[in-house]
Amino acid sequence: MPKVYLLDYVAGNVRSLVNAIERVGYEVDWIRSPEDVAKADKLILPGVGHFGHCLSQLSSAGYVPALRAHIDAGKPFMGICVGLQALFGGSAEDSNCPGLSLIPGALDRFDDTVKAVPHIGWNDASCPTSPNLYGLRPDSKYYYVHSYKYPYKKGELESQGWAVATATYGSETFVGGVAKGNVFATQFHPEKSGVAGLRVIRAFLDGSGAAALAQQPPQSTPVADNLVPKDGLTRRVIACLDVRTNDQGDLVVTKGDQYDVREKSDDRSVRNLGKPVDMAKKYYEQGADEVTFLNITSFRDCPVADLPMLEILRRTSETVFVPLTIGGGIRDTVDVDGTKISALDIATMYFKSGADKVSIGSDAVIAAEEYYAAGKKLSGTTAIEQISKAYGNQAVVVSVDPKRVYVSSPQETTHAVTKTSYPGPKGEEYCWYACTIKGGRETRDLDVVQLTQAVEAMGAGEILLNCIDKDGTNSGFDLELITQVKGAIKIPVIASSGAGNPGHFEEVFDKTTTDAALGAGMFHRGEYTVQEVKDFLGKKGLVVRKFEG
Ligand code: 1PR
Repeated sequence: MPKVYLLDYVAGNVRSLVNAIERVGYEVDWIRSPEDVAKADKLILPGVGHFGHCLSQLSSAGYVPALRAHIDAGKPFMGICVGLQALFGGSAEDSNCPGLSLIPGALDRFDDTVKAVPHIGWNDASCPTSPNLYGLRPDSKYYYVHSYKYPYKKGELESQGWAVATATYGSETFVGGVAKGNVFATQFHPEKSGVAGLRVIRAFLDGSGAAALAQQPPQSTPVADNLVPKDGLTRRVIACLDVRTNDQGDLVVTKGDQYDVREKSDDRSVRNLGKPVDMAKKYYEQGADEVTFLNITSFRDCPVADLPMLEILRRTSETVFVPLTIGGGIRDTVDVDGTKISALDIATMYFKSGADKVSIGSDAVIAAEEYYAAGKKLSGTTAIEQISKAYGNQAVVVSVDPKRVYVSSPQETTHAVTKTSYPGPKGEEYCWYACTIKGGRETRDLDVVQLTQAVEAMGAGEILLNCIDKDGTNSGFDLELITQVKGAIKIPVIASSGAGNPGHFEEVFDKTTTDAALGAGMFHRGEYTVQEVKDFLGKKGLVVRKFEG
C-alpha cells in the first residue's frame, strides 16, 4: 500500500483520519520527531483545538524548520483545521504565537453577537476559480468545527497565487481551503465529511489534485463581484443511540419514554432496538450529519480499559465518516482495582478510539453547582475545563436532562421561568426547567439557564438539550425550553427529545434558532429514515446536506 506520513504532535481524534486514509487505499506512518520529516514524501499536518497550543507544541518540538523544508522542497503537504491555520502568520486566538507564515495575515474570531460560535456543522468549500479543486464540488458540504477563521477578501490570496475555496457563516465569508503548488489545506475536516471528504483526501494522496491545479492554474479573477455569498451552513440532523447492557448482558440500543427504557409488559425487560455499530452505519448511510452514542448506564463496575463503548467507537469509526459523540460516565472515577482515573483520561480513551466529541451530563451539573457556590469562580479542575483545555471546546458537549417545574407566577421561584402555552396540572402558566443527574433519577435546585451559562464559562462548546417531559412522546420538541436556552448562551444548541415525524424537525428549525436537531425513537422504530427528514426539510426550503453515496 502507498504511504502517507502523519505528524503526531498534538491531542485529538486522529483515528478517524487514519481510518479515512486507509479507506482510500493508503497506509499511515507516523512522524514522531523533526528528523522523521525528511523521510516523508507526502505529509499531513492535522490539528484540532487551540491555535496557540498546537503551534507552540510544533515549535517547541522543533518541527517548524523541518516543515518549512518539506514545503520548500516541493513535496506534497496537506494541513487540516488548525493545520490550515498554521500556514498563516498568526491568530487572534493566541497573538503571541506565530504561525508558519506561508501566507501573511492573521485569523480572527467569528462574531458571536448574532450567531452561535463555534461554527459547527456542514458548510461549503467552493472555489469558483478552480471549480474542481482537489475534488471539491460546489454542491457538496463539508464538516467544519472552529471559532477562528481567515476572513476572505476578494482577490487577496489569489493575487499571491493561491486557489481559495470559501464558505459563508452568517454574513462572514472565510477561507475553507487553499491550494498552491504542492500545498493544500482545509479548514474543514475531510475525514469527517462523508464521501465528499474522502474524495478530497484521495485527490491529495494520489496527486490528482495538485496535477490538475498545475495544468489549470486558478484564473486571476476571484468570486464575481455581483455574487453575494450566502450562508451555506446546513440544518444538522443527528441520530442518537442510547446504549446499555440488557438483562442478558448484551450491549443494545434502547429507547425510553420519559427515560424509562423498560418494556411496559410484565417482564419489564430493557427494550432492545438493535446493535449499536450496525445502527450507526445505517444512519450514516441514510445521511445523518452526526451520530451520538449515550452510554445511559454507569460503568462503575466495569474496568475502564474494557469500556464496551470503546470497542463500539473503534468499529463505528471504520465505516462512519461523520462526527461521533460519546456520552455517559465521563467524570473522575475510581477503577475496579482502586486506581484513580480522571475524566480527562477517560475522554482521551474515547478520542483515541474515534470519538470527536465527548458529552458530559451529571458531572456538569455538579460542576455548575460548585461554580455558583464559589461565587462564579472557575476552579480549573472540572472535567469540562480540563477536557476543553486539552482538546478544544468544540470537543466538549454538555448533555442536559431537564424536567419542567410548574409555578403559578414568576415570584414563586428564584429560577428563570418561562410563560408556557402548556399549563401545568393545576393550570400553572409558568414553568422553569430543573436539571437532573443520573439519567433523571435525581432533580437538583439548578435551572437550565444557570447550568448552560456555567458550562459555557467553563469551556463547553455545545449543548445537547434533552427534555425528560418530551422524551419518547413523539409530540415534537419543547420549543419553549429551546428558546429559553438559546437566549441565554452563545454556544450552539442541539434540540433533542420529542421528535415524532419530519414536520417536528421543520418546526424546531422554523420556530427557534436551534443549531441542530436530534431524533432517536422515530428512527429506531423504522417510522422514518434520516433521509426522509432531510428530504422533507429540503422541500420546505431549508438547506440540508445531501447524502453522497
Ligand atoms: O450523566 O454523564 O453519565 O451521562 C449519561 C447520559 O445518558 C446523559 O447524556 C443522559 O442524557 C443519558 N441518559 C441517561 N439515562 C437515560 C435514559 O433514557 N434513561 N438518555 C438517558 C437520554 C435522551 C436522548 C434521547 C432523546 C430523543 N436520552 O438522548 O435520545 O430524548 O429521544 P426521542 O427522539 O425518541 O424523543 P452522564
